[in-house]
Amino acid sequence: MGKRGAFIVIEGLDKSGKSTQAATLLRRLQDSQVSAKLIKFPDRTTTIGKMVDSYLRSESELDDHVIHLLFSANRWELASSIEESLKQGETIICDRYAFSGIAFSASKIRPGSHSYPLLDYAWCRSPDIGLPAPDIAIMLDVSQDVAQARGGYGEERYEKEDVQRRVRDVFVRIGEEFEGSGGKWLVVDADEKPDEVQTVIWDAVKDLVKGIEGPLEKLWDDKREAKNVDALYM
Ligand code: Z5A
Ligand code: MG
Repeated sequence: MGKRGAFIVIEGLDKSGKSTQAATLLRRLQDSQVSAKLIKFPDRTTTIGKMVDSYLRSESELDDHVIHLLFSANRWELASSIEESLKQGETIICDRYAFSGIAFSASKIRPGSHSYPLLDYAWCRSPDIGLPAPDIAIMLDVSQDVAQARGGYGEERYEKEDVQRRVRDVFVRIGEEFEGSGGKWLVVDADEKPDEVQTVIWDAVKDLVKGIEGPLEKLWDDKREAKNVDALYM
């Protein structure tokens, strides 16, 4: 069997340059004759994605649990096609993924409180368990003042300073856990010029995009837990 494609996730705070870097990486891969495609979450084109889009533009209101599950459902809509493309040897660059899902929802706080979480962290993680796991997650870390000076900041619901600060804290926790479970999590200083950021990203992915021999892992799939459950049924 041939090698499978690499699954590369680009994550980060708002206006950290994710879409810019993802598009540049795609061009570079295509120029190097690597079969690759770019996907993005939320995918605002699907039926679920349209509900998410309307919420983000503050054109509709949804319960916080509901919008969290819709973001996750939006990823599950594409999960099997992601697996299929990777199997066919195509590399996928993914602009935001489940890590954004947890970071934005788990950073919400109860009305009237300064820090008490509205949604439990483990609850936020659970609907994404079992999605295709990335071979690398690249976290673009931008400082507040730099992000605010960039085009388009503040147009959508979560683009506020206090929200972004809490989101960053949750991203740090997610990264530590992802690394702890054997995942690759690379934090990149996204205050730098686009070319400099791209150089760091390229260095991190250039071997992966030659193709991967190993199986595609599942996100937060606890194999020890699975073994214990199997043992119960033996
Ligand atoms: N969300 C969620 O809650 N749950 C989920 O499960 C998911 C998402 C998946 C919309 O996401 C919101 O959904 C988001 C998280 C939440 N919250 N908010 N707010 P989105 O991905 O659709 O958001 P976006 O509109 O694409 O914005 P963005 O992703 O935050 O921006 P970006 O992609 O990181 O940045 P960019 O578009 O590449 O660049 C922004 C500007 O900066 C642009 O003018 C660039 O030319 C400029 N730029 C980029 N890089 C640089 C550098 N290095 N130097 C100078 N200027 C630069
Ligand atoms: Mg973007």
